[in-house]
Amino acid sequence: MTKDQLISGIAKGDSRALSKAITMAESTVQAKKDIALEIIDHFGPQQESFRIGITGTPGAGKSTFIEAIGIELLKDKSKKIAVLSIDPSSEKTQGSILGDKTRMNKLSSHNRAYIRPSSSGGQLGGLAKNTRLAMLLCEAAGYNTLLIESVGVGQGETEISKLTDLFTLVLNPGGGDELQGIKRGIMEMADIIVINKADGDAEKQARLTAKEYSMALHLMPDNAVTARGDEVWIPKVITTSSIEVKGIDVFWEKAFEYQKLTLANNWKIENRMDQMLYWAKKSVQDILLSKLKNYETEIVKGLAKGKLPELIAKEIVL
Ligand SMILES: Nc1nc2c(ncn2[C@@H]2O[C@H](COP(=O)(O)OP(=O)(O)O)[C@@H](O)[C@H]2O)c(=O)[nH]1
Ligand SMILES: [Mg+2]
Repeated sequence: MTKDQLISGIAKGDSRALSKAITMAESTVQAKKDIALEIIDHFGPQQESFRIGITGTPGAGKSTFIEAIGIELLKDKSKKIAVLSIDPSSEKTQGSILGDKTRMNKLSSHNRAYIRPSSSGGQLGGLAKNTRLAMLLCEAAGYNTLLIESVGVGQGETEISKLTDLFTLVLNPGGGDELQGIKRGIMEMADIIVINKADGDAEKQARLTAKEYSMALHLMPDNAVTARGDEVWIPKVITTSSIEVKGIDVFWEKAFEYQKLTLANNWKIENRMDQMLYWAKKSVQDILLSKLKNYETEIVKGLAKGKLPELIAKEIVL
C-alpha cells in the first residue's frame, strides 16, 4: 500500500490499513518509520480521545479487566476502543499475546474494537515510543477510547504515564507482597487503583486490601493527590471482578468523573502538552545519540592524542 492508500484507508477506519501503518511505525527501518510519521502528521493532533493506561504485575488480570470494561463501554454506540498492549515478555514466548487474545475474546471480535500487541522492535526503550505512534494512528482511524495495557514493573513504566490521560493500577487481594513488587512510584502515579479478582473466597479480602491501599495513599505525600489550583483528585481505590463483571460500572463512573474534572480545569490539555514536551526532548536526544556514531573515530583519535574527554566533546558539539 502506498502512503496515500494508507491515509485514505485509515480515514475510513479500515483496520487493515491501520495495522499496516502501525507496523511501519514500529519498524527499525527509518524510511518506513518516516512514512508512518507523515501519515500521523497528515491527520494532525487528536484532542478528543480518552487515553487510559492499565498497569499491573503479570497475572493481575489486566487483560480480563480490559475485556470487561471494554464490553461495558461499547454499549455506548459512539465509542470505539483500541487496545494496545506493551508486554516485553510476550515478545519472547508469544504465549501471552495469544493468552491476551483469548482473554479479550468478545472484544477482539467486536466491530468497534481493535486489539494490537505492541512490538518492541528488539529494544526495550522503544516500546512506549512505538506504542505512542500506534496510539496516534488508532486515533486517526477514529478510535476515541484508548486502552494501553502494560506490565508496570521494570523499565520504562514511567513512560507509560507519558502516554495516557488516566493511569490505572490493577492489583490483587491480599497485596502486601505485591505492594513491594510494585514500585512506590507507580502507586503515586495511579489515578485509580483497582483491586481485581474480588470474587468467591477472595471478595472479603479484596475489600480489606482496598481499605489498606486507600490508607496507604493517604499516608503518601502530596503527589498521591493531583492538585492544581483549587481542584483535587484523590486517587480512588475500587474492587472489581473482571470475570463476574462486578464493579466494572464503578470503574467507568470514576474514570468519567476524572475525565470531567480534567476537562473542566484544562488539566487534560496541560498534561498532554507536558507529555509532548517529554517526547520532543526524547526525540532530540535520540537523534543526537544516533549522530554520535559518526564521531566515534574522531573521539578515539582525540583520546589517543591525550586530549581531555570534556574538551573533545566540546569540540564536537559546539
Ligand atoms: N477469579 C478471578 N480471576 C481472574 C479475574 N481476572 C482475571 N482472572 C484470572 O487471572 C489470570 C490472569 O489474567 P490476565 O487477564 O491474563 O492477567 P494479566 O497478565 O494481568 O493480563 C487468568 O487466569 C484470569 O482468568 C477475576 O476478576 N477473578
Ligand atoms: Mg495481559
